[in-house]
Amino acid sequence: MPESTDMDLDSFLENPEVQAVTTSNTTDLQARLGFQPPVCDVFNHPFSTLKEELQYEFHIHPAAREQLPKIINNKVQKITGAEALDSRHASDFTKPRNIGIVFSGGPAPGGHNVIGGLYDAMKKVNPESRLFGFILGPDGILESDVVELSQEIIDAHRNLGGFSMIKTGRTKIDSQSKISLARENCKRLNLDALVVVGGDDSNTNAAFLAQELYDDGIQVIGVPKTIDGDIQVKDKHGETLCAMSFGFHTAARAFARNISNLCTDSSSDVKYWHVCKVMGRVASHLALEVALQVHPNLCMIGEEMADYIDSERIAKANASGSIDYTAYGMTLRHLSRVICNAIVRRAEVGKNYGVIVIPEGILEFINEIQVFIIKLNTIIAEYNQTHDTDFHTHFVTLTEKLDYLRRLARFSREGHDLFVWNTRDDDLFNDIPAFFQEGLLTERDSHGNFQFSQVETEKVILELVKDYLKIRQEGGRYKVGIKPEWYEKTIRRGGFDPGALGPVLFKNYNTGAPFLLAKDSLTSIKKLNLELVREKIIGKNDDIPQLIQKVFMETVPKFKTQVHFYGYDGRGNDPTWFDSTYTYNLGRTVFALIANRATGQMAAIKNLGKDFSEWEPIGIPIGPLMHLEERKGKLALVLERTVVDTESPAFRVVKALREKWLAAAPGPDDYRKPGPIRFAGVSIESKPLILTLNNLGQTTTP
Ligand code: FBP
Repeated sequence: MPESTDMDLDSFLENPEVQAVTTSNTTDLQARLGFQPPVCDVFNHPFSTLKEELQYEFHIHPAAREQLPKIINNKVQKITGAEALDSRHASDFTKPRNIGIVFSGGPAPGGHNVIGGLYDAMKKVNPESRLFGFILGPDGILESDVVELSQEIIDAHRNLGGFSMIKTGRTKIDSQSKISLARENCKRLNLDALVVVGGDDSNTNAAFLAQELYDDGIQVIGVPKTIDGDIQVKDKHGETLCAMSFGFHTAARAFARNISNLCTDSSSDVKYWHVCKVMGRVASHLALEVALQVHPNLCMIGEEMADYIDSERIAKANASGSIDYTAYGMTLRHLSRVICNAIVRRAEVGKNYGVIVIPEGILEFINEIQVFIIKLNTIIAEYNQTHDTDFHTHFVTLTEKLDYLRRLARFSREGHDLFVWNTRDDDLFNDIPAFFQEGLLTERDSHGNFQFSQVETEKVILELVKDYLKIRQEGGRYKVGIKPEWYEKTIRRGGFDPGALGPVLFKNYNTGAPFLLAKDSLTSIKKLNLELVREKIIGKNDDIPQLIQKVFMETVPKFKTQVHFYGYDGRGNDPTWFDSTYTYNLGRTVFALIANRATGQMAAIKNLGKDFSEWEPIGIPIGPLMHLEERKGKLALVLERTVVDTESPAFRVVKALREKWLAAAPGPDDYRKPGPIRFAGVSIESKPLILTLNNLGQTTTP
C-alpha cells in the first residue's frame, strides 16, 4: 500500500467516489429538494374564491377599532376552489402581479415553502407575475434591499429549514416615517401585495401596514410563523381557526430527538441530571410538546406555575386575619423545591439521575421576576426615549447600571417622583446573583421585549436547587436508596452479618422495602463512625471497615448536572412532513387571498389537528386579534399571543402522566423515543402530539 504522503491529493479529490463522499449536494438533500408537498383539494382547481364565514366572531378591542378602521371589519374567509369565474373576476384573478415577501423575527422551518407555494400558485395563474424577496427582514423593505426570486433560487430551498434564502431580521416598522419609507419602496417596486411572514409583533406590523397602505391599493397578508407555537387563533366561541404557527412541529421534534438521546445516556451512566432549557420566549408550548414526545422525568410548564395557589399560606394568612399576596403564583424558591422533591424522590429508589425540561420563558411566570422584568423594561424604554444615548451604551458595566437604579430608588424615597423603582425593589434586586442581575438588565429586542434566550435561566434555578438539596442533605433528607441484595452481598464479603448491621445503617431495614434508606442521622463519615462505635460494631480507635464505608458512600448523593439549551438548532432544522406541507399550503393560501383582493388577513389552515384531507385554507382578520400589551414600557396594540391552556386536553394528559414519567418508584423509566425527523410517511409523530390530543379531546368529549 502506498504511503499516504505519496498520494496525489488533487487527483484524489477529483476521484468521483471521493467527490460522492465530500459533496454537499447529498442524496438526502436532493430527495428533500425534490419532495412535492400535497395540496389541499381547493388548490386543485384553476381558480379560487373567498367565502365570508360570518359564524366566526371576535371580541374586538376598542383600540383596534380606532387604530385599524379600514381592516377591522374583515371577516374570516374560506377559500373555495372554482372551475371558472365570471370574466371580470377572472381577469382580475389572473392579472400579472408584483408581490413582495419578507421574513420577520426568528427563523422557523418551513418558511422557504411558504415562498415556494406562493411562487408556484402565482406563476401557474400568470407566468408574468413576479415575486420579490426583501433581504434581512423588514430592514430590506426600509432600505429597498430586494431580490427577484427566480425558479432556480426557490428550487434550491424547497423543504429546507431556516430562512437562508432571503434571511430575516427583527426591525419593526413602527413609526410614521418608517411606514412612509415602506410605502415609497413598495410603490417603487410597483407592488400589488406585501406578504409578512412572522410572529406576533410581525403580524402586528402586517396589520398596521395593511391599514396604512389600504388607499394605495397595496394588499398586506400575514403568515403565522414562530417555533414558539404561540400564534394560535380561536374565535370568541372557542372555535379553533389556527391551531399552531408553522415551524413549531419541526423545532419540537428536533429538541425531542436530542433530549430523548439524553434520556438514554442518562439512564446508562446513571450519574447526571440533564437540565434542558427549550426555546419559547413566553409560552411553554414547546416544552409541553417535548414532554409528550419524550416523557422526561420532570417538565415545568410556566403557565401552570402562574396558576399555582399556595393553600397553606392562604390558610395561615386567613387565620391571622391578613392577606398573603405571595400565595398566588409560584415563587423562585417554591419552584426550586418542586424540582428538589423530584430529585430526592428518585434518589430514594436508587435513581440519582434524570432529565428535566424547562421552558426558556419560565421566569416570566414567576411573580417576583415578572415584576422586575416589567419595571426594568419601563426604565430602559423611558431612558431611551428621554436621552440622546441609549441605556446600554450609556451604562456599560453592571456596577453603572446598579448605580443608576440606586439613584432612581433614592429619588423615589425622597419623594421627587412617583417612580417605578423604589427602595424595596432595589433591595430585592441586590439580593439576586450578579450574573442574573446582568441577565435581567440585558438589552431589549427592537420591540422592547425581554430577551429570555440571553439569560441563563437554568443556572438561576440550578443554583437554588443546589442550595436546597444541600440543606436537605445536611438534614439527612436526601439519600440514595440501595438494593437490599446488593447491601447484603457487599457486607458479607467484608465478613459482617448484614442482619446485625442493617438496623444500624438503615431506617427501613427488614420492612420489605425494595430500597434501603440510610438513617437521617448518618449525614457524614464522622457520624457513621460515632454510630458504629456506639453500637459496638467497631472500637473507639478503629477505622471504619472498607466495605461498610463503601455501602455508606453509595447512599450519599452527588448532584451532578449537565445543562443544555435547545433553540437555534431547531429553528435551522429541515421541516417535518407536517411543516413542509403546512407551509406549502400556506403559500398557496396567501396567493388565493391576494388574487381575491384580501388585505389585513392572515393566511391559515383550519383543522390542522385532523387528517390532511380535512385541512381547510382560510384567511383570518388580523385586526380583531389585537389587544393592548406593554411594549417599551407603554401599552401598545399588538397581536395577542396564546399561552398554554391549562384546561386543554394536551396539558391535562401531561399532568396526569407526570408521576409515571417521574418514575420515582422501582422499575424502569418511561422514556419515549420519537425517532428521526422525516418528511414522508405517516405515523403518530406526523403532527404535533398537542394537536392530536386536543383534537381527540374535542371529538371524544360528550
Ligand atoms: P419569533 O417569535 O420571532 O419566532 O422568535 C422566537 C424565538 O426563537 C424564541 O423562541 C427565542 O427566545 C428568540 O426567538 C430568540 O431570538 P434571537 O434569534 O434574537 O436570539
